[in-house]
Amino acid sequence: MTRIDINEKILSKNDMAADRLRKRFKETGTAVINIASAPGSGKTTLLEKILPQLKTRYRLAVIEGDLRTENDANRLRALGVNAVQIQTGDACHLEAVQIEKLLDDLQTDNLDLLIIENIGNLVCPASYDLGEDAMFVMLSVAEGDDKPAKYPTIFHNAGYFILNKTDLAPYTDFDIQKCLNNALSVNSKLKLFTLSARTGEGINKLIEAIEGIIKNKKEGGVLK
Ligand SMILES: Nc1nc2c(ncn2[C@@H]2O[C@H](COP(=O)(O)OP(=O)(O)O)[C@@H](O)[C@H]2O)c(=O)[nH]1
Ligand SMILES: [Mg+2]
Repeated sequence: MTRIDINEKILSKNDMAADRLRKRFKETGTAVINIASAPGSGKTTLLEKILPQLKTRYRLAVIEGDLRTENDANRLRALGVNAVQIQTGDACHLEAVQIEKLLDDLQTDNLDLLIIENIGNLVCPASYDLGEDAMFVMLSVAEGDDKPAKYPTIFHNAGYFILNKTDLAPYTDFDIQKCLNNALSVNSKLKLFTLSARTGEGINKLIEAIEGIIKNKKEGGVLK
């Protein structure tokens, strides 16, 4: 058996679990967002900024993925957000079966929104469907404006591109327009958000988009 055969088998097992998740989330009208970025781009900081507002209007929970520690789940719990941590040991992505195991604890059947913060990297999360309605890929302006061209798979698979830490742009040589163009040349359908999770600049547009995803799910529409 070749190595590619093995990888295909692993992926199809994940795809089957992702299909079960999608069916269940469709029945319950739960919108699911999967967020991926390199470590430190600001995924948890963004959640800390937007969830206090969203949780006043929607029933929501977060699944946090990291190799080790409960740090990110604890950061969100400190804000009164229902959050659970998955520690993968050394695995570089979350898998659909790991999400399935948490559905009852999180009572996802009663949720409007489930957010999954994936393991920090731009490679593995691209290949593991978690039954999400929307995949968000994030970069920060400290990471280089050529990353969409270097990591095209995740930009191709995502529906939303968040460029974070715009407050730091004056101190870097990052060319925001070049980066956005790079991303669009990989995936012309990407919805673009430039924001600062630190200052809050630009976050309202993202909150509106998330509310649109929730509304769409309630109405039975298909995103991605
Ligand atoms: N200046 C600035 N720092 C940020 C911003 N967003 C996150 N950070 C910082 O970046 C670091 C990593 O953030 P974190 O949310 O833990 O990243 P994650 O690994 O993607 O979840 C922390 O020190 C944050 O305070 C931002 O918009 N501007
Ligand atoms: Mg984090």
